[in-house]
Order: sequence, then C-alpha cells, then structure tokens
Amino acid sequence: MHALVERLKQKDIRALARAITMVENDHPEKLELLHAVFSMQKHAIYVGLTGSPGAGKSSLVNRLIAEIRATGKTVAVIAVDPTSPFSGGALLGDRVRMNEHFTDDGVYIRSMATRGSLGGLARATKDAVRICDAFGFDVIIVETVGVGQSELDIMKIVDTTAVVLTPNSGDVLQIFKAGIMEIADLFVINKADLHGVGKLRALLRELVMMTADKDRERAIVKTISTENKGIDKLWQEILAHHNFLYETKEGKSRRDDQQQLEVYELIREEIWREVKQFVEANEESRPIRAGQDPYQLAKDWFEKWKQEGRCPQDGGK
Ligand SMILES: Nc1nc2c(ncn2[C@@H]2O[C@H](COP(=O)(O)OP(=O)(O)O)[C@@H](O)[C@H]2O)c(=O)[nH]1
Ligand SMILES: [Mg+2]
Repeated sequence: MHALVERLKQKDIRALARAITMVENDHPEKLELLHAVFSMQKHAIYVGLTGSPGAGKSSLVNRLIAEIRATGKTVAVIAVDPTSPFSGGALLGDRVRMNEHFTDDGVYIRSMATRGSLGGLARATKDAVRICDAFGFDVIIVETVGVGQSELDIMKIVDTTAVVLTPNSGDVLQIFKAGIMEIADLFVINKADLHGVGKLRALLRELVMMTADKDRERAIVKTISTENKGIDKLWQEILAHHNFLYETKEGKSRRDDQQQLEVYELIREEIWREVKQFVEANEESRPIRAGQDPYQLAKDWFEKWKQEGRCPQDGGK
C-alpha cells in the first residue's frame, strides 16, 4: 500500500490505474489507500456531464478536453455506464470519440462499470475522482447516462453538474421525471444545429424559472459539439459556477451541506455493514422467510442488534 501511494506521488500512471481498480473492486485495503489519498488532494475542478444516451456527452467531453488543455490545465475523464456490466459497449464508442487525446500526458481517460451494486458504483466513482485529484489533475470530468437514482448519486460527487439535452428528443420529460432537473447546475442544449432549439430553450427557461434557485440562476448554453461551437461558453459557465461555489457564502454553505451528506452516507454504509453481518451470523437460528412481515422483521433485527450486536466480543469489527 505504501509503495502504491509513493508511486502515485511520483505520478506513475500505472499506479493510478491500479488504485482506481482497487476502489472499483472494493479491495480490502481500499480505506487505507483513500485515507492516504485524501490528504494528497489538491482540489481540482469537478465537473459532471449527464443526459440521455446519444445526447452528445462524449463528443462534448472530447471538445471540452481540447478547450481545457488550451488553457494549460490537465484533465481526467471518468466515464461511468451504470447500464453496462462491462467496460465495453457504449464506452467503446466514448473511447473512439476521445481518441485524439490518447497520446497527451495531460489527459487521462478511464471507464468504470458496475461490479456490484449501483450504490457501490457511485461510491467507487467518487473515490476514483479523489484519486485523480490526488494524482494532480486540474479538472476531473465525470460522464454518465442520466437515467435513474444511481446517476443522481454519481452526480452528487461533482461540484458542477451539466445536464445535456437535445432538441426534439423528449429527453427533458425523462430527465425531469428522473429528478435530474433538481441536481442540474447548468443546462446544455447540444445538437443546436438541429430543429427545435428555440422550443427546447423556451421550455428550459420556464423550468429554470419554476424551480428558481434563490442564490443563482442556472445558465442554459447552446452547443454544437460536432462543429466545436459553444464549447468556450460552456467552459466559462462551468468556471462561473465553480467560482460561485468556492467564492461565495451561499456556495460555501452548499458545500458544507454536501460534506454533511457524505459523512451521513458513510455512517449509513458502516451501520448497514454491521447490522447485515449481525443478521447473517444469527440467520441460522432465526432464518428470514418469504411471506413474513418485513417491517416487523427489520424492526426486530435492528432492536436485537442494538442490544446484542453493537458490542460483540471481537471488539465491534
Ligand atoms: N448533429 C449533431 N450531432 C451530434 C452533435 N454532438 C454529437 N453528435 C452525434 O451524436 C451521436 C452521439 O454522440 P455521443 O457523444 O456518443 O453521445 P453520448 O451517448 O451522450 O456520449 C454521435 O453520432 C455524434 O456524432 C451535435 O452537436 N450535432
Ligand atoms: Mg458517451
């Protein structure tokens, strides 16, 4: 472990890949690694791009990489596909679209896929972002398909979430239903070369007003990633939102809330792990069967764990 951390400090790219694989696989020494990594963080700019498949997220990321590199900053991209159990499929397409940056040392592209639970993927992605930060990348971009709860969790990792929509696709409704609207910090109308841009923009404006944020109005940016149009504006808006978070009182309190949520989440995970272990250790004598009242069972087991399980003989491990 110590050796791996040292190699990360030396900016060994293979150590970076290895470290991310460790969090992806929930390696037993993961927490030790993350603890070391946490103090190495340099606080990069964390950006998330979400939206329906085919909206043009990967094409946008590819253009953003060029835009960011032109300012001298380095970029890591984490492409997450919760719908795919393998790092193939859609991500293969992403690789092709981001191909031109493969020989650039200032760019690192990594895909992550579901190994265990979706919740686990969100956690692993967050850890991967921190590892990339500790490694020294200036900007970290997370790309994910916006379809459900796991994407919401994944997007909680980043500071600035951009929701990518396209004209005439009906994806606004889908994204609205999935609750993605609430986590959007800015909207991107990509494929602005297609018909229906005005209509989508009007709809988004309405939504932005309806769900008005008292601290800051959310921007709507038009892009044509195939023609490299609007990318500079998109990057400016990302930076503006980042500045809001880090330079204003409202932004600070928002980050505090975020931090609190993360701590609660980690506590929940720990408790869950312990209660589950306790139940499983007792299951043989008191099995859980189909058809039993789950509410009562959950209550009973939790009570039993509080009384007997919290101070087990092995010191709470
Ligand atoms: N007309 C048009 N097509 C685009 C634009 N941006 C991306 N595309 C195309 O949309 C398709 C899906 O793009 P991709 O970046 O893979 O979408 P993702 O699934 O959201 O990552 C590709 O064929 C792109 O070439 C755009 O601004 N205009
Ligand atoms: Mg993609």
